[in-house]
Parts: sequence; C-alpha cells; structure tokens
Amino acid sequence: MSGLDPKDPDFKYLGVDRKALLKELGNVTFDSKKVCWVPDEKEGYVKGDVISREGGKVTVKTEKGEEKTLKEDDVQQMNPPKFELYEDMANLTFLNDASVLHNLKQRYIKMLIYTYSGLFCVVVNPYKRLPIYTNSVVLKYKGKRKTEMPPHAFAISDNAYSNMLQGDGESGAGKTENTKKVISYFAQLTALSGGKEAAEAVDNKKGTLEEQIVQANPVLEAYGNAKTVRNNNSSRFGKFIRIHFGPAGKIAGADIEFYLLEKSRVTSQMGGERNYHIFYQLLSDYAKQWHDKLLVAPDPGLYSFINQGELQIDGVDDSEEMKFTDEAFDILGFSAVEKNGMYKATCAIMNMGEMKFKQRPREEQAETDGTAEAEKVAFLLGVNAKDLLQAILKPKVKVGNDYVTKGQSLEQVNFSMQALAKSLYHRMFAWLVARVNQTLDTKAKRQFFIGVLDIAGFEIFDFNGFEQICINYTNERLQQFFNHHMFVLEQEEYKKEAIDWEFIDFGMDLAACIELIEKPMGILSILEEECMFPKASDTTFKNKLYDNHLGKSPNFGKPKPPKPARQRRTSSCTTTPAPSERQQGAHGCDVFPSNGGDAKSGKKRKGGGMQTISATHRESLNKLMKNLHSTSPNFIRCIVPNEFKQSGVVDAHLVLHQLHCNGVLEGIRICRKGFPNRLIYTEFKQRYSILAPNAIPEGFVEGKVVSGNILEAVQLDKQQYRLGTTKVFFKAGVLAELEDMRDEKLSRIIALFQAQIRG
Ligand code: AOV
Ligand code: MG
Repeated sequence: MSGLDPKDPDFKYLGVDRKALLKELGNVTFDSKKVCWVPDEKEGYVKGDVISREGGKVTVKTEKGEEKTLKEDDVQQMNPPKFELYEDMANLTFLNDASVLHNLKQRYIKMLIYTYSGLFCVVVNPYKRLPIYTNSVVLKYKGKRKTEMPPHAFAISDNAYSNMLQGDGESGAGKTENTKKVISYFAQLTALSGGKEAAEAVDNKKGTLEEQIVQANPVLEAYGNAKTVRNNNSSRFGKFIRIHFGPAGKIAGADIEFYLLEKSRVTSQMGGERNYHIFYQLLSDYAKQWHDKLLVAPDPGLYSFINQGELQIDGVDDSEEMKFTDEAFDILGFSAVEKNGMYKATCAIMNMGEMKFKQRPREEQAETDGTAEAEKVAFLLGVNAKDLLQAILKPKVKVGNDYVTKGQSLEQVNFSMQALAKSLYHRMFAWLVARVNQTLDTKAKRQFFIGVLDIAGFEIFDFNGFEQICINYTNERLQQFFNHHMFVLEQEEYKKEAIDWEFIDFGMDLAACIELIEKPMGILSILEEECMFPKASDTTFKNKLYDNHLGKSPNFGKPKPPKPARQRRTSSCTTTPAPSERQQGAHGCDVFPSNGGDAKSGKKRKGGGMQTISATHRESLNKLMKNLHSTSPNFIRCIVPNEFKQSGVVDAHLVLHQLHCNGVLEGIRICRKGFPNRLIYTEFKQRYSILAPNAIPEGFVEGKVVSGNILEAVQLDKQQYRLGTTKVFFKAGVLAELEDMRDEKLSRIIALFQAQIRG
C-alpha cells in the first residue's frame, strides 16, 4: 500500500501497517492441516486445533477448550496468519464463510469498516463518526488507483468516473450514509480543486452548487426519512442522484429521481416508530417563531397522525434538526414564500388528523363534530372551509357526463381524510424534489454523469403491507442486477482471454421470484386487476393469488406466523406477502380524481382510468434498470453488524446471514469456481522465473510460452490455472502457493550463498 504513510493520523482507521503486523506475527508457526474453523452456536465459528483425522471425521479442540468430533465437511480451512486483516478477500487462500466472517470481524473491531471482496466493496456500519471522510482524506484518494489505497467509498467513487451505483442492504446497514459520503466526495473534490471561484456563493444565504448538492439531503431526509425499529433515520423512499460533469470534469449540475415514498406512515405508525422527521421538527423549539402562523401547538403528543409510536429519538434534537432543515432550504434557494408553503401544508396535514366527524343517526351520512379544526386546515391550505367539508362529506362524482353528490358514511369520511392527507404529503414531496431539481439544474454543459442509487432497504415486519412488497421487490431486482453484473463481468473477461470455461448462469437465480411478482398474472398484476373490480376485497384478492400460484411456485406460500426477529431473510426471495392491503392508489382517486393516486406522474392508462401505484413503480423500476444496464456500476454492500445499533459489536449469525443473502458469499463462490487471480505474462515471468530457471529458454520467447513452461516445471495441476491471451489465470489460493514456493526457494538460495561465503 504505497499511498499512505503508517505514521499519518489518517491512517489509523483506514489501513493496516502490514510490515509491523507481519513482524508481530513473525514467530507464529502455522500448519493449515493442524487448525480449522469449527462451527459455533454463538460466534459463528471458533478456532480449533486438529487432534486427529479418521474416516472423513476430524476431532478438534476448540479455543473454548471443548473437544468435538465433526465431519470433515463441517469444518472450514483457516488462512495463514499473514492474511490477517486482509484488504481484498478475493485473494485469501481459503475462501469460505468462516474466513470471510473472521476477516470482516477482525477489521471491524479495529474500525476498518471497508473491505474489498473482488469486484465490490463491503462496509460494516460503524455506528460512530470516524475521521475518514475529511478533506485531507479526500485529497489522498484523489486520482489514486484502487490498489494503491486502503478500501474506502472514496476509492470506489474515484474509480467511478463513468458511473457509480450504490448497492443495497438491510435496513440500517448504512446505504444512505455511504451515499452521502460519495456525494460529498465529489462535491469536496471539485470544491477543493476549483479554488476560490467555486467556493464563492452567489448571495449570502444561497450556496454554491457543490453545497446545494450536499444540502439537498437534509431537506429530503426531513420529509422522507423517519425513525423505524431498525433505523433511527430510515429512508422511506428510494432515490437515484445523478451528478453531471462538464467537459473539464467540473460539476455541472445534478438531478434527483425518487421512488416510492411510503405514504401509509403519514397517517399511521407502528410502535417504536415515528412519522416523518419534519412533523416533529416543526413542533420543536426552533420552530416556535412560526407556531402561531402554522396553527400548531408545540406538543407532538397532541396530534393523532404523529403520536402513535415514539415522539423522540435518542440522541436527536429535533430543534437543532429543524434549524439544519431550514438553513438547507435557504442554501437551496427556496424563497420565504416557498418555505412557508411547505411548512403550512405540513401542519395542515397534522391538523387534518384532528378533524372530527360523527355519524348522523338513522342515516348513511356523516357530519362534522365541530368545525374549528377544519377551519384551521382550510386556512393553512388556502381553501374555503365550507368547500373542504363539502368535498369530504358529500363529494361530487362524475356519472356519465353529469356530476352527482354522493353521501358518505363516517367510515368513508375518515378514510377520505386519511387518503387526502397521504396524497397531499406525497404531492408535497414530489414538488419538493422537483423544486430541488430546479435549483440543481444549472444550464452548464454536461458531458458525463455519475449516478448514485440509494433505496429503502429490505425489510420484514410482523405485518407486511403493500409498501413492503414494493420495497422488497425493488431490492430483489437490484440484487438480480448485482448477481448478473458481477457474473457477466467476470465471465466476459474469461471469454475475452479465450480461456477454457463453461458458462454458469448465476444471474437467473432470482428470476422465478421476480416473475412471480411482476409478470402477467403475477402478484402485482392480479392486485391491479382486483383494484378495477367494484366488488373486490382482500379475500377475493387472496383467493385469486392462491388459485394462480399456490403449489405452483416455490417462492409462494401461505403466510406463516410472525418469526422471531432474528430470522429474517431465509431464501433469495422476499417473504410471501400477507395479502391484506389494497392498493392505495385506488383510494387516492377519491380525492384527486383528475390524476389518480400517483401524484408524481399523474399518468393515465390507455383506457382512461388512472394507473395504479404498482404499475407506475414497475415502469419506473424498469426505466432505472435500463439506465443501470447502460452504465458501468460499482457496488458497496452495506452490512449491519448487530441489531442494537452498537459500535464495534459483531453478531456473527446476523452478519453471516446478510453475507449469504446479499451475494457476498455467492460472489466468492463465483471466485472459487472461476479464476479470480490473474497476472499479465511479463509480470508472472519476472516474479516466478526463479521457480524453474531451466524452463526459461535463451533469447526471445513469448511470455505465454515461458509462463506455461514454468508452471509445467513446478508440476502445478492443470486444473489450477489457465493460459489466456495476455494473462495467466489462477484458481483461488494458487498464487499464495506459488508465493510460498518462491519464499522457500529464495531462502534456500540465501542459505547456499551464506554457506559459500563461510566456506
Ligand atoms: P440505510 O440507509 O442502509 O437504512 P443508514 O445509512 O441510514 O442505513 O445508516 C443507519 C445509521 O447507521 C446512521 O443513521 C448512522 O447513525 C449509522 N451509520 C451508518 N454508516 C455510517 C458511517 N459510515 N459512519 C458513521 N455512522 C454510520 V434504510 O434507509 O433503514 O434501508 O430504509
Ligand atoms: Mg437509507
């Protein structure tokens, strides 16, 4: 690692002083036949000393002092000590679950949170601020090759001058945090190299373009993030941020596309959770100055739309956050009128939850139970209170060419109120993103872009609704993209080098599950169809699903009773959904008949009806996938280390579980089957000629021939390597073997030499 000096303070949380480490390990004797990893209930795996081997069984004494006899297949091989704290796990001699876990864990304990795994980067959530994202670190990564510096999101960013994709992970794993780091890397990079000019703001409040790109986050998070049981700052929407660069590599603008804001949260929250941060921020001390105008009282406990779970988050000061949000609005160039409009609409929604209705006796009609709250809502929204109530209690609906007034029961009225609140919030969010985009759209010339994708993470709750299947389906599609991409990249290289290789199709693994969800007569299309039927219910939907899929697809089954929290994702597919929630888009149309439930696009179907949320989502996801396929992606796989948000603590099973599901171990399997290590012929010749000096002919001979000769001379099994057009490829671990041979040869030569001197 030439890029960093071990004495540099930036080094501490980034790199390993390998020289010092090797010195420390110098006297440790190691025999890979005498040690192994033994499965352990608590630790995942523990070290074991082999006592004996017999008939496919091995008897070991574990580091906990227990003696055990296991099948050979159940223990895993251990890497020599020189591989401790290794930066790229694809180069480990033994690639198995135990070694990967051990490596990630040892690094994590030292707070070295980034590790490479062949083609992608793994990061374990540190749950504390580390000094590894500073200007000084940015400058160190600038323009460096990946192998020159320790693993870091910055290395990935710098590598990605073409395009950058942020991979997925479980909720709370660190996707959003890493996305922010990547974006700030580009912003800092251009600001640092752009000199004074770039740093000068247009006016005192409004920021530079770089600042604006970074400050888009606080406002999006205020309106789109919330506390969940898994994550105190969980993203409840997905986003794809593109940073555009001009011909000279300077930032020329940015745009944000968002996916699937969770709407149900606007009116209901589970225990231990909160509504969107902005509600609590607007009721905090900092916002006191506006409370009279916003017609709210400074107590979130009073508002039923936001008081169903928690009211506060440990370690978060909503007042301070409100200040950040408000300042971010300024930096983004929002006018006072625009800010005020957002705040008023937000408080209108809060007040909507307090509007009270009652059923008229002996009538199918509801009426208001006091009008004060409705008047507040109407005032904040700038509409007439009478019109608002009329629209909710006796809405006009179009029948043929005429409008008729429709009576509403109490249940229907409450339902409309909630639908109105959710739709309003969603539209406000869509407006917010569009307004931010307007700011970030400079008219400067654009030549390249780097895209960063950050979606809501995979989640399973005791009760999983429509929004969970959408989130999980999105994750599934991205996982598929990841598998496919890694595999294609790797195998294309084999093809290019014309080595003997039979293609393996890993990419199709998730297709069955994805098809179950999205294909004609799949779960979503049945749901969409049901939404069109006037008499459809949850039960008719469920029955249709069972008729079409039960017993026909391994990914489909009846809902099981809630699992204990730990057992989350057990197969490559999302859990089967509990068919319990109808499409919300259908409800939204009660309120905004002109363009249906999806405020973002307001798309209409060919037949004239509105498009459902799932259909719109499927479309935008397909567009995103197409976009991604046209780029060269980089992946950062985010791992949550434990369920208690605790720094430095590794729950081995939780981590192993994620490594299995997110394809890190699968990716390593590809490496094992394939030929993960490769060297250009000239390099190979230079380093390993010493192993077979007699195999090197005099005069010029092609590198490929020489390399082949050397490998034959050392009698390496032909299955262990391939000779490509320009490179020699090795199975995992072979290179380490060659290194050992080389070490041995070198020490023998030295010994011989010393003997000669003495003699
Ligand atoms: P997510 O985006 O993957 O979850 P976040 O990026 O929000 O997860 O991370 C969760 C929390 O972990 C953050 O709020 C931080 O407290 C902490 N954290 C994560 N990465 C870092 C880091 N590099 N340095 C310091 N703290 C970190 V979700 O959006 O829930 O799927 O839907
Ligand atoms: Mg997130």
